Amino acid sequence: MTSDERTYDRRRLRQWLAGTARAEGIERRDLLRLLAAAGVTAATAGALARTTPAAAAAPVGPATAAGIVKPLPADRFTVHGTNAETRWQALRGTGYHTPTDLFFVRNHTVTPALDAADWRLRVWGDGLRHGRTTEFTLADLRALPATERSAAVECAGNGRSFFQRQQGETVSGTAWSLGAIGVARWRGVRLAEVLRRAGLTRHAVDVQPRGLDDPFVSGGIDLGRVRRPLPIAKALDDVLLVYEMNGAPLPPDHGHPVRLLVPSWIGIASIKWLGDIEVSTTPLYSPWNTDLYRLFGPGHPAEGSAPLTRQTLKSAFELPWDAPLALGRPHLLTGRSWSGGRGVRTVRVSVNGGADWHPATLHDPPRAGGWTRWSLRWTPRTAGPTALLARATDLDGTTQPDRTPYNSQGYLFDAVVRHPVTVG
Ligand SMILES: Nc1nc2c(c(=O)[nH]1)N[C@H]1C(S)=C(S)[C@@H](COP(=O)(O)O)O[C@H]1N2
Ligand SMILES: [Mo]
Repeated sequence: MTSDERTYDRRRLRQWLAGTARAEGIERRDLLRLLAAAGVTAATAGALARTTPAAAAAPVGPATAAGIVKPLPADRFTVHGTNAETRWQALRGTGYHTPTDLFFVRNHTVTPALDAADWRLRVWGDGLRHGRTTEFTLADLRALPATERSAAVECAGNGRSFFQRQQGETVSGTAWSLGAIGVARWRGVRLAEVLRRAGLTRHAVDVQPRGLDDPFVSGGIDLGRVRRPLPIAKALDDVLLVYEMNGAPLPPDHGHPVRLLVPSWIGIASIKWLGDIEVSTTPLYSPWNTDLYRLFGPGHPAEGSAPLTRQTLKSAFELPWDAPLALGRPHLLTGRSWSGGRGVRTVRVSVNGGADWHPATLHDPPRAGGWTRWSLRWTPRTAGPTALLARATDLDGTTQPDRTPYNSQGYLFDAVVRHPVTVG
């Protein structure tokens, strides 16, 4: 996180407390309570359970998840409540982009059934000329200049289960392994273009996209529809309103007919089933940038860190957990590493629990907002259990650490994961 974002967030918080920023749809008293509770109760996982929409992990999920439309075969997905993560072994040999039918799904509630023919995007707010409201149909958006790009969508909690498994720390939230990421080819229109046509003024500071899925109720509190403000600088930079994924219309589970794509940022920024975007001259708040998606815990202020933006650095092997590997046979270990920074520069792999390290062969150049595939040949000479580890370094010079500092909601895990296999 840059110091600019931190400064901006402090200003936003001060303005909000002074009553000059708005948290639309939330009672001021509720938000204060949420902010206070998040800071004060950060140490007790039980009290934080209210921020945990989905059930804990089951090692093998059923073939369906409540509210997800696409099939979720158990050899390709692990289901966690209303969410489903991709099994890494299913990605082996699939190419750079995650096939749409393998792409993870993270739903706060259920995938809504929306008809593209009567869908409208409403752009509104006092940051627009004369405070006017503009509506766009899907045909309107398709008529604007199109942009295509590859980008990852990755949940801020991807890797969360390793806080428990590797560090013995209890955190709240969906117990993802490493499969809450996918990289797709997205096509759509720049948000900057749409905001310009809606009459953006230079007084706008925040834009807040909001989904059309059901309001999210957590711990008995109705938090309203899923929404999270973006600073105008990011909104005008590389954000897209996308209507195609991997060359086909956006499917229901991934935001049909139109979602936001916020490259390099945590998944929650990429609001699905977009219904409206508020453009505001005062800073905006929602539960998704106040008590959720900040770091809480020792070393963080009571109101949490600044809202999370960029993703961290991670690596994964395209192998099942506890994979059996034949002794004395050559194996091609494959995997991927990715970063919210400028792309992955090197990956080193250990096949003996971290004692020795070997450079992996990289199959993609560093790609900001995407991942790099890699491989390493290995002929195991010793029978028994061992751990495979992969450690990436990105172009910013960041290297995956051995341990991720604790935060109570288990966001941004970036430590090297120990992947158990058995040679026999
Ligand atoms: N409207 C809406 N947008 C949403 C969500 C949601 O539940 N509702 N989940 C967010 C989260 S937390 C993530 S990680 C991504 C997941 O995108 P995917 O389901 O297409 O993989 O969508 C984000 N956008
Ligand atoms: Mo997420």
